[in-house]
Order: sequence, then C-alpha cells, then structure tokens
Amino acid sequence: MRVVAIGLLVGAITAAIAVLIPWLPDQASEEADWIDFVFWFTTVICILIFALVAAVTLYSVFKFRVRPDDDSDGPPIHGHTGLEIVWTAVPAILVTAIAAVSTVALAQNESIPKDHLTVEVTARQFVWSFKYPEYGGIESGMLYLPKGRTAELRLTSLDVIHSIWVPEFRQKQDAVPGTVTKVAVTPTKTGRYPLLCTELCGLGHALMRTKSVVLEEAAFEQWAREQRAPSAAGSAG
Ligand SMILES: [Cu+2]
Repeated sequence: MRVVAIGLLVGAITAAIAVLIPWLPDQASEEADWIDFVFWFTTVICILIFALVAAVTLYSVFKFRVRPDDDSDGPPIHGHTGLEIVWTAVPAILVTAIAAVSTVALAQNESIPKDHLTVEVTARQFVWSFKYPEYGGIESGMLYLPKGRTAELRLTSLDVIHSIWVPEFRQKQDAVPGTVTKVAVTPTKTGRYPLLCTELCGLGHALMRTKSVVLEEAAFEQWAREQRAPSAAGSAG
C-alpha cells in the first residue's frame, strides 16, 4: 500500500510539473481549449499510471529478488482475483472517461454557427489554395481569417491525401480526393501562424507549407475587397 501511495505521489508531482510547463504552441483558436484539455486529461492519466506501475515494479525487483545463495523454487502462486478485478476495472473506467471527454470535445468543436465564413481549401502536391465563395470566389495561397468568427474549412484534394494543420489552432483535418471534409476554426488572436501538410503526401511533403493570417474583422473585409478589386477592373491579377 505504501508503495502504491509513493507511486501516486511521484506521479502527481510529475503531472503537476508537466501541466505547469508551457510545452504546447500558443492557443489561437476557441477549439484549442478543448483539444488541450483532452491532451492533458489523457497525459495526466498516463503519467499517474506509469508512476504507479514503475513504483510497484521497482519495489518488487528489489524486495523479491533472488539472493545469491537461494536455489529454491518460488512459492506456487496462481493469480489473485482481487488484483485482477482492480486492474481490469480501473483501465476500463479510465478509457471510458477519455472516450467521454473526447466525445464532448469533438461535439463542441464540430458545432458550427450559422453566420460562419466558408473557405474552400484545395490541396495538391505540394500547394494549398484557399477560396472564399462569399467574397466573389477570391483565391489566396495563404489562409486569411477574421478574428472571432468561425470559419468552416471545406477541404478536398486533387491528387493524394493531404492534411491541414495550424498548430496554434490545434484543429487538424485530412483533405481527401473525391470528397469534401470539414473542420471549424474560430481564431481568437490576430497574427501569422504556420500552416502545414501533416500527411506524408510525396517528395515535396515537407515543403507543403504556407501561413494562416488572422486579421481583425475590418482588416479582413478590407483584404477581401483589395483581392476583388483587380479582377473587377478586368486585370488578370
Ligand atoms: Cu500534402
């Protein structure tokens, strides 16, 4: 019992240190909160279980090791019903809890408000392109988004499977040829963030990067107007 308590204590201290150090990239979307919560929820469980198992293992290795002069057989122990029930029930509860938390996080992050901005994302080897149907179909090589408004990214691919990821937004979604996948992002901070392909898609995969630029709503509208202006004037842009 004391070993278990020591294991859990070490685990709790380690978990606290892990949670307090800012390892993850900045959070720049509303969806990031839930994703980070699921991440830490799972990680803390892993740390506690690892510390517990390591404590019991180390204790057993030292306490029950064979003495140099001991040639006898060990005692004929076969199983321990109580212990087996515990180590079946506890993981079952933990896995169920992780599934429940993940389900809530997914449901929250997949609910898209009516007044969202639609961005059609097309991936191909090895370029991203972003189209804004509500703004006259303007296209951009960078993902411009207004702060505070949910954007629904509708993804497709022209060749192989790609996957869009902006670490600061946390959200990640595959772009699959022949179908349209969706993912929501609600930026909370203006700035420029790296946007990358996170599905190995060929020789140029590592170069399949661009930026996501989050602007204040007014600045975004102005950017969209500027993009439309050249084509309205008839220039090739
Ligand atoms: Cu790719």
